Amino acid sequence: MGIQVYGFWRSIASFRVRAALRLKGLPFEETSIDILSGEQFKPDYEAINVERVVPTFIHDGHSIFQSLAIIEYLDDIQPEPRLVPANPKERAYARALALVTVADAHPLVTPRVRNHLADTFGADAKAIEQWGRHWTTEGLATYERLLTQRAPAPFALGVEPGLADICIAGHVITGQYVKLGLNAFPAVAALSDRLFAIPAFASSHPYEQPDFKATAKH
Ligand SMILES: N[C@@H](CCC(=O)N[C@@H](CS)C(=O)NCC(=O)O)C(=O)O
Repeated sequence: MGIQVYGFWRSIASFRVRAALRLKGLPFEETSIDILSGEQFKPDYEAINVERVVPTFIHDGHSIFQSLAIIEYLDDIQPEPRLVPANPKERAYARALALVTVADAHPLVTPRVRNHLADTFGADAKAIEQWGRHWTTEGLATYERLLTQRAPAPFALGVEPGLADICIAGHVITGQYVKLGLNAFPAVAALSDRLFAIPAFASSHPYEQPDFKATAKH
């Protein structure tokens, strides 16, 4: 049965799902929902995703949202290559690394938060940019400390890239959006170079997506 993803080129959570699908070698079709112009709030899309965010993943007529839930589902329907380790301690560590960005850093820089800062608190473009740089730096600094404590070998949890690497790579892309260099984060930079040399990661990068190329928006 085919896999359908509702995503958007700029969406880091969509990047996570795209990279996971490609690491698994699972073909999928992506439909673009422009979250910068507000397509996520249209009734047609709200009927697909009541949270009004991307990505939404549909398999066998069954719909799943939240990138972490989608990636764990992929491991359930196609266990190899594993993205989340089977060992309980490693599994918990992989989830913890993932949640540094999925739960803590990334939500703070989503369009809904940036728009709320402007609409409710009168933040101008410069303030919003500083906000984004601050929280993205916090996430990168956390990853740097984690990857220094336990060096990638060569990926975050070992010899194969998995959930943690996908999430770290997504956070690196957020850093690119807010024009943060990685000089201060050498362990993150080295891991990122390794990850984006892998076709599943490189081809999932926002700037490689057809909806980005069609509009050439940044
Ligand atoms: N924790 C969710 C994040 C979902 C999310 O916030 N998606 C963003 C794009 S990366 C979105 O659709 N934002 C719409 C908005 O902020 O209005 C996941 O990992 O799937």
